[in-house]
Amino acid sequence: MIKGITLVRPASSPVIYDALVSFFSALGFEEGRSWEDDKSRGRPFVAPLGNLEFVDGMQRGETDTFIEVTQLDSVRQVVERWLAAHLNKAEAAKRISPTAETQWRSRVFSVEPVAGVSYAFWEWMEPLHGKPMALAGDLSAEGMKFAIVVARWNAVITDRLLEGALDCLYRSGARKDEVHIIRVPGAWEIPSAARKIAETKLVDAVITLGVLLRGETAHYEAIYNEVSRGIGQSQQETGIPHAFGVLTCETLEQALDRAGLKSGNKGFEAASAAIEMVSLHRKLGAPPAEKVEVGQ
Ligand code: DLZ
Repeated sequence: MIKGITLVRPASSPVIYDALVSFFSALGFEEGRSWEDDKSRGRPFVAPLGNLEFVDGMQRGETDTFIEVTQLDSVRQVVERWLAAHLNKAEAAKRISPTAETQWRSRVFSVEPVAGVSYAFWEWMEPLHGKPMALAGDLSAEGMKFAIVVARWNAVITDRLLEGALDCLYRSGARKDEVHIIRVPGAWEIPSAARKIAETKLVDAVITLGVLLRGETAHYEAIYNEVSRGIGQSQQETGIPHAFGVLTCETLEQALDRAGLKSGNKGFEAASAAIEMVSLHRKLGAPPAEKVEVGQ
């Protein structure tokens, strides 16, 4: 059974290796397992889909690496920022081509992060190839402001949820100074803090993180109902998306599993939902958060 294809790209020097690793890391590729031995080292970058394609009729010198993306303009911004940080202005401008339409109903631009090594980034102009288009939020957090309201109760778990949420936000392009963490004693206090911050309209979304353990919480159902109702109500009445990352578990072990040990990290998932909802609100025409900094 064929499982995958690895296209090995030898770097012609350690400096070029480091530049390419930095470039692909900046683009948000999932990093595979790096390796190193006495003579060489490698850093895989993994994409959800890949194929080996033979083409007849390509021009010599054309790039042989085509990276399909879903938000070409956002990718271009990331690429331009990376070039600006690593090259002078004139050189950076020379290394990136204009975005152009192709005859195969796509848009493409190419870039040389290091001289002579070029990559093409492209997206379908009709991603669904004629099927009805659904409106959906994107997963880029650039230019978005977030508040994370996190309960200290069961901190061993909520700290992991917080780590997961931050990991998602930063990897999706959020700036550290635009993510504000608000700690509250327990899940009970989450709705009130979430509402207070949402009412200021200084953030684009609120991410709520907590853990309620059935076995150890008297009146568990009542508390849970009130917490979820309060978060939902705050979302509806303020118009600011609230991601629900309050775990309800039977045991501590189950909660640990959901906080990154076995079945994903619900903090990461909540942050991802928040990003998507902010993007969707923007597409639907909701007013952006005011451009005022939230106090630390
Ligand atoms: C009191 C309490 C209990 C028993 N269990 C939990 C829990 O499992 N998870 C949680 O986040 N908080 C718990 N709390 C604390 C309440 O949420 C609240 O902070 C206190 O009752 C003070 O208002």
